Amino acid sequence: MKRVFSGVKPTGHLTLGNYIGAMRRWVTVDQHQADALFCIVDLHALTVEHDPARVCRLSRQAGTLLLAAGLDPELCTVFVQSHVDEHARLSYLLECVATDGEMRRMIQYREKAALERGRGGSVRLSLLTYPVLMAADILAYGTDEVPVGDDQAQHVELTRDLAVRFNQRYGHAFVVPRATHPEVGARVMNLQDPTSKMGKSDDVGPGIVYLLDEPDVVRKKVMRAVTDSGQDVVYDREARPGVANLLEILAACTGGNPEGLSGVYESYGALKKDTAEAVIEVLRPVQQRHKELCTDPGYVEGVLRDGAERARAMARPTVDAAYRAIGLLPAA
Ligand code: AQP
Repeated sequence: MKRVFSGVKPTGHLTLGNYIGAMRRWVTVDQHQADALFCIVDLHALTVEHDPARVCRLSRQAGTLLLAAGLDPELCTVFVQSHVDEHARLSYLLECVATDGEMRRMIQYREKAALERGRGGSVRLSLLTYPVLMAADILAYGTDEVPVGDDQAQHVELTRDLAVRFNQRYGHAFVVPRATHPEVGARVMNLQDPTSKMGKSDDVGPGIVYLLDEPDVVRKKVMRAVTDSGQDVVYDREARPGVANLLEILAACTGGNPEGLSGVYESYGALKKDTAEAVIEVLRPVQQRHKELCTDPGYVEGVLRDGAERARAMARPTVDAAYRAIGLLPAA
C-alpha cells in the first residue's frame, strides 16, 4: 500500500483553502486508499513571529478540526510534529545536503521574508530552513505521495531533490515522493484580493473564509467578494480572477467544473449567492462534528498521543538508517 503524508500548520484558524485544497482529499480519498499520516506541523508555526499560547491553542484546534472534517484514527495516523523527535533529527541531516542558494530561491521564503521585513521585523533563520524540515517530515516516513495545494509544489520538488541527492551520495535511504494536487481548488484565492492565495495567517480577514465561520459570516464575506467591473460571468483566471475564484470555489463545493458553471449565471449576485450557500453546506457537517468533539477534549488528546506513538515507530528506522548512512557513529 502506498504511503501518504501531509500536514497543516497551526499559524491561524483553518480556512476554506486548507479544506478544499488539501483536507477534503485526505478525508475522501487518501485515508481510504493509502497508509496515510496527517500531521499538525507545529514546528513550522515557529518560523515567523508567534504567540506561544496561540500556537498551542491552534494546534489543539487543528487536531479537532482534522477529526471533525472526517479523518478517522482507525484508518490513518493523526499526530503533532513536535511529539515525534525524528522530524528535527532528520532535518539536520538534510541541512547537510541542502544548499543556501536552494533555500533562498523558495518562493514562499521570499514572500514571507519580505512580509516580515515590511512589518519591521527580522527574518528567523528557521524560515529559511523551513523547506528542509518539511522534507524531513515527508522523507522520514518513506512517503510516496504528498497531497497538497499548489502553493506547496515547490517545496515537494525540493524534497525530491534532497532525497535523490542523499541517496546518490550516501546510498539508498529515502523513497522519492511526488506531490498530488486536487483538480479543482488547488489554489483558493483571497476574496478581497483574488490575485493572492487565501492564507490563514494573512491580515485581510474579510477575504478569508474560516472553517468555523458562522453561515451569516460566510454569506457576508462571499457577497462582498471583489469581482471586477464587467457584467457577464466568464471563467478567465487572468482577466477575471475574482469571478474565476468564485466559480472554482462553487465547483469545488458542488462537484461541477468552473467553465461549465460560468454558463449558468447571468449576474455576479446570483453566482455569489449560490457560492455562499454551497460553502455553508460544505462547512455545516464539519462545524457540527467540531462542536461535538469540543465536548470531549480527552478523546482528541488520546488520538494525537496514539498517533505520535505510531508515527515514531514508523519514522525511527528510516532516520536511524540515514544517520548510519551519512557516517555517524551509532550509539552503543
Ligand atoms: N488557498 C489555498 N488553496 C488551496 N490549498 C491551500 N492550502 C493552504 N492554503 C490553500 C493547502 O492546505 C494545506 C495546509 O496548509 P499549511 O497549513 O501547510 O499552510 P500553507 O500552505 O502555508 O497555507 P496557509 O493556510 O496560507 O498558511 P500560512 O498563511 O501560515 O502560510 C497545504 O496542503 C496547502 O497547500
